[in-house]
Amino acid sequence: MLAIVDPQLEAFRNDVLAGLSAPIPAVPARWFYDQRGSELFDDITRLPSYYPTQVETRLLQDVMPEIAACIPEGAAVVEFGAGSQTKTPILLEAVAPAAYVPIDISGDYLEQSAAELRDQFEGLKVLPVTADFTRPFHLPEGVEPLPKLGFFPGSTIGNFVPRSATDLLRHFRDLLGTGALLLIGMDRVKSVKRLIDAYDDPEGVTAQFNLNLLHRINRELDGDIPVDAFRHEARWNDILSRIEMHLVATRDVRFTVSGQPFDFAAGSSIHSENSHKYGERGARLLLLAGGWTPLREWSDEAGDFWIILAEA
Ligand code: AVJ
Repeated sequence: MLAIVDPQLEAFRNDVLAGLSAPIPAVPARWFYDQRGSELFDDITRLPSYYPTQVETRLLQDVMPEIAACIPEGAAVVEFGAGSQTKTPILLEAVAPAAYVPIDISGDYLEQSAAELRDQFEGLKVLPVTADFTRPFHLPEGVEPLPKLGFFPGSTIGNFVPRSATDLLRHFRDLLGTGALLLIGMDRVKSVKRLIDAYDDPEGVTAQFNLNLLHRINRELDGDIPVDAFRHEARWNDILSRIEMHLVATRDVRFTVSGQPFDFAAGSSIHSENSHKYGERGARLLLLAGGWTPLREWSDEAGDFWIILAEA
């Protein structure tokens, strides 16, 4: 019998089995986003204490005329991620690009949001690409000769440790080419209290989001993790300038995933996410190291979030 191999599922399995066996157990943050995880993240963006989505959306709206003035006519907007229902239309409305190319690993979600945008923007060429944007892929035919604007909102870059973040930015540069522009959202350093409140909300939604990773492992990788033996924790790592999310064992636990046994002592943790926060110099240096020269920077009045336009 030939088993049907789902490459996504095998990648998830590899990451989980390797991650849980590592000296500092960790699972990459990208695996949060199954159906349930995506719904929970959507709920997070509406929490009063989770400022990034509200602040970035407002900021984009406010400075969009200035941004649009920097974008050449007839450009192709290439979004890394499927696009948000609110932020993407703000950009498309103002820039009126010749083509919009969203890139996302989840084909279903991508096609659905592409259909909505085609309805909303008559005549816009929407050319979705189902791909992992951290890996090499090709732009759709006809996009190559157009001036290009990369769009990477949401401070998703913050999920990557600096070494991977610079690799990713260089990969974007290779894909879009010399002279391309990149519009990127980056979350700024702020008081530890506000940061912790954003990642450990009183409503407990972020806790559910974090714990859903364990449910997903149980569901998809034939695991028997006692989820009630883990609790959500958000920590500020000052020297690395990032919020870390952990799943901390509240008692000694033993479980299996895909037949492989694991032991976690009470108090030990699974590191499930990094969310880096940037100072002024750090934001600029990261872009420069990734091959992008900052041209313009916009921030909200409170100084919570940045939108930076950079050039390859
Ligand atoms: C989608 C990666 C930007 O890091 O703030 C929200 C994910 N994690 N709450 C972030 C997240 C916990 C979010 N990003």
